[in-house]
Amino acid sequence: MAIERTFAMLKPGVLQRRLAGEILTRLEKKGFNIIALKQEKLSNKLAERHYAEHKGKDFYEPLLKYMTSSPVIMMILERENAIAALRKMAGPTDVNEAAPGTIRGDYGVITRHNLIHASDSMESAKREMNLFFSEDEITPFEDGNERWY
Ligand code: FUP
Repeated sequence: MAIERTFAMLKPGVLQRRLAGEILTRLEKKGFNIIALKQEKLSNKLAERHYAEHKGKDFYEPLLKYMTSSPVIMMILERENAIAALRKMAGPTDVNEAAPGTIRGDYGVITRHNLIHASDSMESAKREMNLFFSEDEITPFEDGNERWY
């Protein structure tokens, strides 16, 4: 399988609930290289662009309000099969459907606050990486662990 990059965002509730370290640890342990990372309070404009596909849906406005309410952590993760692997670790959107062992399944209580965003395709990964990061914020690295996974 190919080495891929994907975009992930730890939503406002993660820092508020002191879960950032725990979730980052899970990602690192599953072999994702964190090649870009930053913390930011999202502007309304950026949140709107990120969730443009949901404009007009009943959950859109409350979602924007939540996503801009407090800082998020954004990152680019690199790994073999990164996009599908991260979606699987995140679990389904609906926290009541998310199985224990997934991030949303282990920590999620209500769907709007489902802790993590993970790109759902190569196309959205590229779009989201470009939306939130510039090329000079990305620092790829190799730690030699690939041969032990
Ligand atoms: P996902 O790709 O799993 O992040 O899911 P979506 O793009 O469908 O939804 C984006 C976010 O909108 C979810 F993470 C939470 C929120 N949402 C709701 O609040 N209610 C819904 O019924 C669906 C999504």
